[in-house]
Amino acid sequence: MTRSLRVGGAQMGPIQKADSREAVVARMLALLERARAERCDLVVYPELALTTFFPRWYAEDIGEMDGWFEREMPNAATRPLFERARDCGIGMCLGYAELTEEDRAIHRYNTCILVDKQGALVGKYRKVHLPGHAEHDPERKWQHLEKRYFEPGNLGFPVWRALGGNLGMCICNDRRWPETYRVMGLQDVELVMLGYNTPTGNAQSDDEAPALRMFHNHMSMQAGAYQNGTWVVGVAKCGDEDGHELMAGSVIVSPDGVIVAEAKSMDDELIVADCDLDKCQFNKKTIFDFAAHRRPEHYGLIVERTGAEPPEGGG
Ligand code: CDT
Repeated sequence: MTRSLRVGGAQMGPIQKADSREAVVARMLALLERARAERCDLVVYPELALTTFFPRWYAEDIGEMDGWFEREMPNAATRPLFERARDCGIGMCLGYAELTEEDRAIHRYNTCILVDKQGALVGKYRKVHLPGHAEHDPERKWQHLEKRYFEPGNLGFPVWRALGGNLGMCICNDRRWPETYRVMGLQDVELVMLGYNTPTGNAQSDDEAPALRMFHNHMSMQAGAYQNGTWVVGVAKCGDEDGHELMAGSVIVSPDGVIVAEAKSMDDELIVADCDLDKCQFNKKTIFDFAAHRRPEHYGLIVERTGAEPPEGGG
């Protein structure tokens, strides 16, 4: 018997600054109903699915941005989504900005959670690779202040045994880093879920065309899937948010690195694929049989060094 998960990637169109959580949750519920009609086992929503991509806005006082954060999950606004997903027997992965008090200090993270078909929390991931900058940068065409509003995640890249498979999560910029997938690959991950908010243009260069940026988006996920023998589900929040355009291009990628489902619009849209988790085995047991072929004695620099340093010597 094959182990197959029918997965829905719930791409979301733009969320404006003025949109309420309730209005956004109504859209997420509509996507959930499409997933129910498609008999999905699991729905993946984007990064920061409940709000506009607020790190594009600068605030001198970080606390002024706390209205974009959730203090508990589920909460009053999101409970209808959690209850409906549980009633439909559909698991969920969704991203949000998390504000938490730990060790008597306030912490803010870019977070996503995995909920099982019974509505129980399986696990939480906090974004590790925070892109952008911490101070206002007048050189950029627009700001990307994730380093100002979030701390780097402190939970690593766990993989959970849930919904009949080995499931992991990461968030947006994490998808560009091979380390992200490999740490999960070493835990035998079979499905990586991720959401993204990626500007269509580059704030620091006019030379990076939207098509090239879309190529980088897909290439990163396809390489991560192939090199680790895992499914990857990448889901965008996209379209024009208060004059700032985010790319679409949500995909479901097979363990061969092949895109098997792809969004066509820049709006709310469900993409669906049957993800046969046993399909991961061929790569994992042959070309990427880690136990047989990896040579960690030569990989020390990856954990010892952060930035690149050229070799010593002249010439
Ligand atoms: N949300 C997010 O991580 N976006 C980044 C764009 C960074 S541009 C400074 C991404 O990697 O898609």
